[in-house]
Amino acid sequence: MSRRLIAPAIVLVAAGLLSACGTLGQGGAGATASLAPTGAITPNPTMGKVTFTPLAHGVRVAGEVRGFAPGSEHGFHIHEKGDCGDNGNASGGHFNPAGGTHGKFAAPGSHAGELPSLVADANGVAKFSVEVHAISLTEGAANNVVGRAVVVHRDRDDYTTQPAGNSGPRLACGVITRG
Ligand SMILES: [Cu+2]
Ligand SMILES: [Zn+2]
Repeated sequence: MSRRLIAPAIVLVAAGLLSACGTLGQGGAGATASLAPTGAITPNPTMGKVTFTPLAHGVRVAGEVRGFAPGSEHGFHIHEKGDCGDNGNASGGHFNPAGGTHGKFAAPGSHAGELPSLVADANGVAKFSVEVHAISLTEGAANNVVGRAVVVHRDRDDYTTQPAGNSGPRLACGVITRG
């Protein structure tokens, strides 16, 4: 192989390494939350798994929650405290580092912790994958959600009632942990 061919190959490898480092620099590894049923209702088959993957701007939040009545809709949020005690009530209010009010996911001025409501399919399973721009996984950042909690509610979120959309008791809860 001549020098003319080797040089471009080295440039391509270097570019690949730089882009890999750039991705890591945007927040490092992802995070997960395993949602376990609370004692808010009995029986309570609600459970699920959520993954958080850092993006250039924001975080991809994806996963599934099962155990719902077919076709039902449920408020779904990131809550402030990473404590699922007291049937999820120990997780406090919606994650709100910017001082917003309760509203719809991605609406201007709403809580950073709003997520799109869960809607169960015919088997009672809700699957989701959404880009959330108001949060991060960045250590030390005000909008870092690691160490906070994901909460699933019994009722639908009206996106209007303060401070939590009148979405009722907390059916499932999980703390967001790195890795
Ligand atoms: Cu909530
Ligand atoms: Zn809210």
